[in-house]
Amino acid sequence: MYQRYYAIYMNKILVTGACGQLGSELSTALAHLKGVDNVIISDIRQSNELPSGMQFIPLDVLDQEAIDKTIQKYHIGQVYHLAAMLSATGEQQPRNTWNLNMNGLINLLEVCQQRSVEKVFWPSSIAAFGSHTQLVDTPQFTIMDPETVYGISKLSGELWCEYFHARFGLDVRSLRYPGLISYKSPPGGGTTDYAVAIFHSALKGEAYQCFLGENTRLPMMYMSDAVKAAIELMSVPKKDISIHTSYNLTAFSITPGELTTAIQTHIPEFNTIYKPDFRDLIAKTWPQTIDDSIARQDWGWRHDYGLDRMVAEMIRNLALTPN
Ligand code: AKB
Repeated sequence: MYQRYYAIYMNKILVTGACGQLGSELSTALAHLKGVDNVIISDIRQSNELPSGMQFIPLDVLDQEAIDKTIQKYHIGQVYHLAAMLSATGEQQPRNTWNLNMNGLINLLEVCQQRSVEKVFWPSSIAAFGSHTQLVDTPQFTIMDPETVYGISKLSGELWCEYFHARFGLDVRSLRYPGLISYKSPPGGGTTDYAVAIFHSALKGEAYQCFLGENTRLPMMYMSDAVKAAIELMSVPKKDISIHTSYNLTAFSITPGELTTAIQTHIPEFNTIYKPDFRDLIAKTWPQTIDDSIARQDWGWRHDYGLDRMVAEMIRNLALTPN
């Protein structure tokens, strides 16, 4: 009985890292779904391209007291914890990346458990796998030996999520995202960022200098599918969730060469020049294709966008976006 009133009272959603690539679009989608007044967006600092109409609060996830105050003040019942540093930036600042990705997550899990937050969403990544993983059709359960600090933080984070679920019954849900492709907000510091940057060059009429090799294959997903997956996972009845680390998730897998060819069907004069750097070495330790059948069975995951549909959408939307 009291629990029911508590759930009605603690009904707002907090998004951390809301100014990032995933955060900005997920926040907008949540606001459409739950009402703009029910979504509190936060980040370490405010960006110019904030989703409009939502309440923004500056929040450093390394400050546990600030998280606690926020959760109590705004009656937060669900958290989407997205604040993190990505793989390529992580290799430039390993210690900061570990600190933010790991301590930020643990701070948040502890407060959510202590304040009886109903549900938490936290994104893991294909970076949690490593070079001894089966890299083609990567299964849900396999060897995981990540080589980047970002990947190590994702694998460790998955285990912390599972631990909080097993030990305290905290309802934490997670997806191992592939590279995310979007036109609204740029990604920041990832190995898969080429798949967004390439479109910006193509639309400017420039050749793209790619930091991955022509044949380096990685799993990818269009942003609207990534947002859909998070929201669907969070709405599934608890009993249907069988994976408490993080679900494998995918849409399509591509190489820079294949993406170039797909863009050339719209912009024939477009060209890519290959100058692989350290990010190509990172990419080669990540899965090429993923088996996400457990997500498909457990909660009916289906992606809407394949390569051709994604390319057409990216070009159409970027052409309409002022520089
Ligand atoms: C990155 O490239 O670091 C991210 C990821 C795959 O998690 N996009």
